This record gives sequence, structure tokens and C-alpha cells, in this order.
Amino acid sequence: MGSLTQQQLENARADFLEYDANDNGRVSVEEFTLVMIQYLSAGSVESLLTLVNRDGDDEISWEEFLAEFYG
Ligand SMILES: [Ca+2]
Ligand SMILES: [Ca+2]
Repeated sequence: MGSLTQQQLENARADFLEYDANDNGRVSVEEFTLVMIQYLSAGSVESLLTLVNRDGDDEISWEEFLAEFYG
């Protein structure tokens, strides 16, 4: 994650915020699911969530997002 350029970080941040439907700066598991379910089956979304949401709480933190998609 330390090897990302400033531009990559900005792109990642923009991607992250696209999941944040209620604009509170955090992406809940529900928000993430609502986006992903448009592209993946329910089972695939669930599998993806177990990978991304490493600590198993009810939101995808910025760190979790970066680690999974840009790590
Ligand atoms: Ca949110
Ligand atoms: Ca989490």
C-alpha cells in the first residue's frame, strides 16, 4: 500500500466513495453489497465480503478496501 502514487490513491479514494451511498465517509457491508449485487451473484458477494471485510465487523474500512483492491 505504501507503493501507491498520489494519483493511484486519489483514484482509490474516488472508487471507495462510490460505495458510500449515504456519504458518511464510511462504507457499510450493506452499501458494499448493494453495489456488488449488480455485478455478482449473492453467493459471490458473500465470498467477496469475507475476503474484503477482514475483521468481520459491519463496514469496509478504507484500510480493508485498499488492502484488497490496491494492495
Ligand atoms: Ca456510508
Ligand atoms: Ca471491517
